[in-house]
Amino acid sequence: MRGCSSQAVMITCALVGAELTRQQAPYLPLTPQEIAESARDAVAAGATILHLHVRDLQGRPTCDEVVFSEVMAQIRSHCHAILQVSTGGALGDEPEDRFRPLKTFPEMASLTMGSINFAQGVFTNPMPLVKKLAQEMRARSIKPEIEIFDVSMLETALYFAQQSWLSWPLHLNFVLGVPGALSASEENLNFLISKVPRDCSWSVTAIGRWQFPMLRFALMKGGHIRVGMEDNLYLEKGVMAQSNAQLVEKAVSMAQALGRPIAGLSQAREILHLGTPGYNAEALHP
Ligand code: KMH
Ligand code: ZN
Repeated sequence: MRGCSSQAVMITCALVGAELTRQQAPYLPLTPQEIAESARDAVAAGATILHLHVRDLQGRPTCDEVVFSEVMAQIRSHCHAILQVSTGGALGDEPEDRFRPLKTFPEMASLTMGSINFAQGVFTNPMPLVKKLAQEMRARSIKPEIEIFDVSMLETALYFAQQSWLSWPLHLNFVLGVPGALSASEENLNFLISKVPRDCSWSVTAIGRWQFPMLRFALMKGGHIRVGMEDNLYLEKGVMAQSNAQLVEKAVSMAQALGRPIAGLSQAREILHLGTPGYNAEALHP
């Protein structure tokens, strides 16, 4: 479903990410309990998908499946949502570590289709690694969210689908505004949308001050949206969000003002074809 401007919108919340510290983001949830409580509040505010990174006891990003499992169990004890683990990890993670979150059998996982400069660092995703991650997701019935930071990544995703390395239909997430990758503009997003195959779903993530203006545009175009402290800390200029839930609430108001109902969990699973043969079902995590 390429997107229609009255379709229910799925809201993803990216709760913590891998880059920010408490010094930069005083309200960032870090411990399993903080992440789970932040998840609960974000879901109560209207999020249906949770994009997950986790941190170790020192607050540093980790791919450790034990920590992921603990966070996911705590989240599930508080609320129901589609859990999407990150295989992007943090810049500089060892390739083999990026498979570790998949051992937790989540419903979804992120999959970035190529390498980019990422602010002052490099986000390294060579083709053989992406292919192996895709195969591992398929073997474990995990639905990938295809992360598109630049135009060539969309072309790579379509090539992967053609080769049957990715199952159809794809769920694409356009990540705009990372310094070094595709900038956040309506023109760029329009171009990307024009390339989305008819059956595929798509969402938008935009970094920093671009978050809400780009999400508004995505909502008008019939797309799904992602908010959260991984991407942006501010509700508006000079006003820092004190929780992920506040960012979700702002997204919900924006969607409702534009006539987009908020997708519930079963609607989101339908849009994403979760629970159909080949994908993990909710029943796995009653
Ligand atoms: N932390 C970034 C380097 C993902 O989660 O898949 C990559 C990232 C993408 O956050
Ligand atoms: Zn991420």
